[in-house]
Amino acid sequence: MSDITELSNFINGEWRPANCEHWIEDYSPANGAHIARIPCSSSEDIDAAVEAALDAADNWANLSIAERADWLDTIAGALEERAEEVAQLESLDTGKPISLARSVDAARSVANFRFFAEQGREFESEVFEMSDATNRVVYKPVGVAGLITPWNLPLYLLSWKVAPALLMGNTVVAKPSEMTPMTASLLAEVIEDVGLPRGVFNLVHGNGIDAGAPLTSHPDVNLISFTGGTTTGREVAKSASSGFKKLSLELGGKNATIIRADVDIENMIHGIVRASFLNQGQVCLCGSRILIHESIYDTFVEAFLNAVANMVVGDPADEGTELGALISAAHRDKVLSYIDLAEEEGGDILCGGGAPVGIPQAFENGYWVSPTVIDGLAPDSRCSTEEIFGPVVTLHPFSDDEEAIEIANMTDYGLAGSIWTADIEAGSAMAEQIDSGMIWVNCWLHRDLRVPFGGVKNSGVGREGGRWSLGFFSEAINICVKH
Ligand code: TXE
Repeated sequence: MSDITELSNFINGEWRPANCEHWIEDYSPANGAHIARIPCSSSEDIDAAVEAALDAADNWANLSIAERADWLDTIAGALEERAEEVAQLESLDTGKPISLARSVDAARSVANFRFFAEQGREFESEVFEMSDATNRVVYKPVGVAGLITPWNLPLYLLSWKVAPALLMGNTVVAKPSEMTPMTASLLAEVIEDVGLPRGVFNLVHGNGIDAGAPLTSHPDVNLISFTGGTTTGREVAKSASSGFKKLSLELGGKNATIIRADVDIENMIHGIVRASFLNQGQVCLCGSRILIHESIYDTFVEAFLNAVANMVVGDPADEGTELGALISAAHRDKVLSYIDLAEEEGGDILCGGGAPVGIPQAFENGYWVSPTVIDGLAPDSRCSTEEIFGPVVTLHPFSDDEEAIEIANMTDYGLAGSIWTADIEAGSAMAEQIDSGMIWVNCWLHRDLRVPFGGVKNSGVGREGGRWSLGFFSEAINICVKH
């Protein structure tokens, strides 16, 4: 028992036990070990956190944006000092490789605070002149921001919301995923250490029903930013809509990776494998459907399977590991059930399909699925159109650009996609035909934090990123003065 970390809520600058007697247990995905427990918080805890956030709101809103930007930089500096701890905790809690946790999760969490601090310093509101009047746009805080985040990129996504929310003068109640609570608590420690005013940032641990839902429906919460599954997003939208809260939903994806006939396979294959399997395929942007021009189908598939076979799957703590474990036993079972379904739907499993062969005994109780490549499925089959969110990709031939676009758009999702081609002009033209919020050409997840991020169709509502985040986390008020 002594190795199990017990986490508390952080409300009004204090670590508080929850108003409930239940705990939620947290397991290490790599070996199934019990590593932590969090309070199963209730609506009373959410009420307390919202009250603290409301009490802190006026003083925080009265600071200038430059002063709040300084706070973000202070948080970034303190978080950076604990970057290795962030990486270790994130790898332990999610099962992801330590190299990924260092280079992506820990680094980006710090970068998010720095980036929004910079955005705050550069921020200029608009002035619109008329012949007889001047319009001046003033950006006011929205109020209390409810931030709900998932388990795949825990601190990366939480900091992506906390930083702009605070910058624009809102106070925050954060509810991280109950499956990955560790680094959210670390962020609260950092925030306590740097002395951010009490109540400006509050953290409530717990599950979606008992803690998430009371946050989304709370009458004093004015804004909800949610990242998670599409089904949950629908519930969040319903709950938030009756109070006319500002709402941003970043939901699932079923993204196409389009390989045109002129692609330079040798040079691009590494990027295409990365797009397929980063974070065990548990990134909403991953390319889980690979559409390949029929003239290079066999050559590409051979190169792809060779590259996948060379991926190092195993101990997440090992520096050389490229693929770790899935988040939970339930999620692994969901992914495996899709592989079974693929066989029922007539697919051929070209590699993978179950736990990796030869996984060391220490990891036998973990939640593992080896990288899986499936051929022969119809592009409109369930496995080819529903989000699996694991290390599973399906392969589909196409005969021309029109057919590739038609297949790419054959899902209810519309988050991202990538096109791989030597013809930049054709690739860029094709990108405009795909119903998705983000398309990369000859790269994937090449992020500029200034650009809009978000999806169309069932992949979400709204945009965050750069000035889109600043707009979402504020209320634009126009003041028109007659000359
Ligand atoms: O996410 P949930 P789950 C997809 C992926 C995955 C599926 C389900 O396909 O298999 O979603 O994953 C909180 N009111 N993505 O079940 O439930 C919950 O506590 C308010 C894509 O793990 O959406 C957690 O903090 N909050 C995705 C957060 O919502 C509620 C990343 C996300 O959990 C709630 C993760 C409720 N009623 C999964 N119910 C992406 N877009 O990257 C749950 N929550």
